[in-house]
Amino acid sequence: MLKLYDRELSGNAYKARLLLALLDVPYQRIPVAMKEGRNLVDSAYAGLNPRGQIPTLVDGEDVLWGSTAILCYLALRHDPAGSWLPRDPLPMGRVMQWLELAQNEILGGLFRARGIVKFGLPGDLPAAQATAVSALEVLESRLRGDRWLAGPEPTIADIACFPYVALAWEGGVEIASYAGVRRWVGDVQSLPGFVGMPGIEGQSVG
Ligand SMILES: N[C@@H](CCC(=O)N[C@@H](CS)C(=O)NCC(=O)O)C(=O)O
Repeated sequence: MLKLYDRELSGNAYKARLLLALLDVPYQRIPVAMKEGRNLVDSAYAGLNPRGQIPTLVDGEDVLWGSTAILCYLALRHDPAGSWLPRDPLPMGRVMQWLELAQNEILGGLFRARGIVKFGLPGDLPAAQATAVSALEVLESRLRGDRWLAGPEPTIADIACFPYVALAWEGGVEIASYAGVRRWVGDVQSLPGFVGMPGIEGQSVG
């Protein structure tokens, strides 16, 4: 069975949990404890993930770290229809550009602001919140006219961008003025099989 090293409050690990739930793939959760903002990493875990971060996915002998890699792997492995990660060049490229936003402005802005406000991590809150707003504006430019980020159907682009947008309030960032983003958050929460996490409504994975 797949093993996911994660933590309940991690939005990056939640991306993996959410896609696993939507694909109805069974897996085992292995919680990684945190102390003073960093994971408690022993040599066994460092051997799995040289960055010492979560999430990490173990599939038999194979190990993958980082939410982007895990989302791509799960979609290719467990969604033969290819709707969560289209195989054609242009639709796939359109997914990838939103994965880039997720790892740049969303992590540098929404993720960082939440880390400072909710977990007391060091950082420049106004700078993080300004980056968060720039991420929301890019998302709104797409979502005010289109239902999903990368095409006519939901893809891993939506999963990668969703958690830290839905948790924006925990970093002191408002999404109220972004009508397209607010509608999209609700649409993701309405997907069959959706699960939430603390701070995001929906049944949490226990
Ligand atoms: N780019 C990575 C970021 C992973 C990340 O920042 N993980 C956080 C939890 S959400 C973490 O492990 N923080 C504790 C640490 O770095 O020790 C991803 O998307 O998976």
